Amino acid sequence: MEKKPEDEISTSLSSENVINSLMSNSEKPNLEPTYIKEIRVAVIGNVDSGKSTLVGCLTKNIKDDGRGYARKFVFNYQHESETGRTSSIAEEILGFKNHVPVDIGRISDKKNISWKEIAEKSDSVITLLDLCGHEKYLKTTMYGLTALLPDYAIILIGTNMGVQRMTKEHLGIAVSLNVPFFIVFTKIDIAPKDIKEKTITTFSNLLKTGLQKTIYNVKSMEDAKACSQAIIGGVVVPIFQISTVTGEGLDYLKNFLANLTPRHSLNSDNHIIKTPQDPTEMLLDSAFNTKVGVIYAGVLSSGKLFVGQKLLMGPTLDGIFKPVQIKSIQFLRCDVNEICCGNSCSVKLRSLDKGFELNTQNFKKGMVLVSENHLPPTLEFEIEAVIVHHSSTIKIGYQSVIHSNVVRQTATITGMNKEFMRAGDTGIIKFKFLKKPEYLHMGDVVLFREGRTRGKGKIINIFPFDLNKYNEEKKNAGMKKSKKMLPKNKVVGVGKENNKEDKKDFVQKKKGKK
Ligand SMILES: Nc1nc2c(ncn2[C@@H]2O[C@H](COP(=O)(O)OP(=O)(O)O)[C@@H](O)[C@H]2O)c(=O)[nH]1
Ligand SMILES: [Mg+2]
Repeated sequence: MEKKPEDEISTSLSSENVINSLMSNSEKPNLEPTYIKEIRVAVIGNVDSGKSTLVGCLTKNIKDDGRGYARKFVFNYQHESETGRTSSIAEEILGFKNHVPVDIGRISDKKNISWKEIAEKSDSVITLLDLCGHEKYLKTTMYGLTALLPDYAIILIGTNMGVQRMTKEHLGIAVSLNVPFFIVFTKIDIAPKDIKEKTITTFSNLLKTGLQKTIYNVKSMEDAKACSQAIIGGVVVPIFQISTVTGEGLDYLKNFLANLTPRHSLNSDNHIIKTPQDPTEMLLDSAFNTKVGVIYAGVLSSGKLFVGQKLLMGPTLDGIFKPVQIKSIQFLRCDVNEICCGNSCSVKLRSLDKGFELNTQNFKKGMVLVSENHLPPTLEFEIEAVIVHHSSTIKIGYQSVIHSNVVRQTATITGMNKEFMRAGDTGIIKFKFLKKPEYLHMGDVVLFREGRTRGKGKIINIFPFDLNKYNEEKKNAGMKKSKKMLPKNKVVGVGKENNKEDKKDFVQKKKGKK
C-alpha cells in the first residue's frame, strides 16, 4: 500500500537509497567524521515557482528545459514525477572543496552513488531541502523548517507569477524561526519586463518596510561572496535574479552557497545547536523500515554520536525513555564511526530493553535520542506569545497544532494572562498536549497554527511531568470513553443492521413505495 507522503516525513527523507546503502556496508570506505561541514538550506516558495528545478540544476550541474526536465532528478515518488508536484521533502547535496564546486561526474538520481562520490571529494556540503509549495502540504513544509533545523532558507519567487500568499506564509515561518534567508527571483527568461519589475519592487518593499531588512542585489561573483557573510546577522537579505533555462545568475548563486558558514559554528544565541562538548541529543525526524531493521534519521543538535554509544530514546506515548545502543551511523550516505552536532545523519539502533521493540509503529514525532542526564518530558508549558493571524478571539479551551523542533502535536490552551487575545496581541499562554508528553527546551521557538490562525512564541516555562498522575488521568479518561462507547439499552452489532434497514426504509419511503 502506498504511504501518504504529505503526512510522513519518514517516507520522504533518504529512504530507499539509505536503505540500500546500509545494507551493503562492506563496500564503502569510511569518511572522516569531522572533515566535512554540512550546511542545510531549505528551499521554500509557492508551488510552481521552480524550487525542485533549481535543486536539480544546482546539484546535477544541468540546465532546465522549462518543461520539468531538471526536477525529475529530485522527486522521491513516482506520483510526483507524474504530476510534477512535490508532496514530500527531498534532499540533494552540493559539494565544495576550498569553496569551489566539486565535479560530480556522471549525472545520477541514485543518491547512494552520487552522494558518496560528492562526500569523498568535498570539504563542505550544502544539503538542499526541497520543500512543498502547495498549501495542502503546508504542515509538511512547516515540519521541514522546524524539525530539520535549516541553517538558511532560499525563498524562491517565479518572477513571472508575482508574490503569492504561500510565499508570504513561508517567509513568515522563516522569520519566526530566525532562519536567515535570501531571495531568488527565477524564470527571468520568461517574465515580461514590466511584471518582472513589479514583482521585484513589491517584494523588496515588503522586506524593507515590513521587515526592516536591507536588501542587496547580487550582480557579481564578489557581491555573492560578500553576501554569504553579510547574511549571517539576518538583517541583510541578498537577492538573486536567475534563469535555470539560460543559466543566467546561477554562477553567482553557486559562489554564494560555496562561501556560506554553518550557523551553529557562529554560536548565535537563537540557534538550537549546541557544542560537541554538551550532552548528546539527536532530534529524530523520521523512522523507516529496511530489510536490516528500522533506521532513524535526524539532526544531531548537541554533543557527539558514536558507534557503541548507549543512549535513551523517547518520550514514548507513556512519557518514558528506553535504553538503546548505536549500531551504525551514516552521514551523507557514508558509514562513519562518530559524528559531531550540527550534522544530520541516520542511525541503526539496538534496543537494550527486552520489552521495547524498535519499529516504525512505536516511533512518534517528537522523539529524541539523549544521554542519561536529559531534560524531563512535559505535557504543559508556557510561552510568551504573539497572535500573528486570527479572525476573532483566542481563549482558554482553544486548540491548535504546536510545532517546536521535531514536536508536532495538538495542544489545548489551559491558561492565559488575559481573558482573550486577538491578532496582533501579545501575552502568556499555557498549553497542554493532548496525546503525549514531549521533549521541549526552554527558550525554543514555538509556532502554532489552526486553519488560517497563526501564532508564535518562545518557551518560558516547562511544567514537570508527573508520570503517576498522567497514567491515572489516562486510565480515567479510558474508562469514561468505554462507558460512552456502550450506551445503555443498545446491543453492539445489531445496531448496524438496524441502521441498514432504516436506510432502506428511508429510501423506499422517499421513492413512495411505502
Ligand atoms: N522558463 C523557465 N522555466 C522554469 C524555470 N525554473 C523552473 N521552470 C519550470 O517551471 C515549472 C515548475 O517548476 P518546479 O521546479 O516543479 O516548481 P516547484 O513547484 O516550485 O518545485 C517546471 O515546468 C520547470 O521546468 C526557469 O528559470 N525558466
Ligand atoms: Mg517542487
